[in-house]
Amino acid sequence: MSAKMVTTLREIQTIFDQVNVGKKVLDKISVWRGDITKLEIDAIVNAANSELAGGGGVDGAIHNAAGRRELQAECRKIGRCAVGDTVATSACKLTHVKKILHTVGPQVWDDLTKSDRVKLLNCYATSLELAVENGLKSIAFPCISTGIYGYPNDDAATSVMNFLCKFFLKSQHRDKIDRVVLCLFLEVDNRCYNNEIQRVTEYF
Ligand code: AR6
Repeated sequence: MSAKMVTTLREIQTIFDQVNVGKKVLDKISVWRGDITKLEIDAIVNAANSELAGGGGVDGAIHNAAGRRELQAECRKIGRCAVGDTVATSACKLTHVKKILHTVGPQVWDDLTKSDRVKLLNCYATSLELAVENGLKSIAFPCISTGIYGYPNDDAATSVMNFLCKFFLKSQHRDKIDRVVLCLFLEVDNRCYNNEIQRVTEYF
């Protein structure tokens, strides 16, 4: 047998560790198709605007379900939210949710840049940080920025999946989050994220 054919016990252990850690990561990430306001979960993330003024898309759906007047009153007290940042309100009439986390994604009108991607991932990072700070263990994200704000669906799915794997592998807070649900509304995102789940499963 040539030297190249030999696999050391250390290499076997590394592969074994990677598979086990990988399985644990994938156990914490779910995709779910439907209306985010219908999920019973600790926190739902809203794809808001910087003025926290309410709007269309998932923002509109969340404001309608939570109670427009009540939620807007809380948002007005907070004021503004910068792109990539996240603020928390109560869930108002959504009694099956503990908090609504409002984040603001980047608007992509021209070619996608690295800075757009950083801003998008900051939305996920700051939402998870805020969830940890508030003791919220399960959190559902819509496909931030990929609707009215024009972020390409496939790039968002790949970037978000890579980010979440890294979070559950390396973040000091990884044990404080039990579950991340990626809430998919459109067929295009369903396709992109299922490809991503397959890619990550094959990697591990
Ligand atoms: N549940 C889950 N996902 C939904 C729902 C729902 N009920 N409704 C729509 N989506 P968008 P953005 C999906 O446009 O691109 C607002 O006016 C939608 O199909 O809601 O970040 C804000 O005020 C898409 O996949 O958010 C801002 O001005 C994803 O949610 C602006 O839109 C995000 O699409 C933010 O734009």
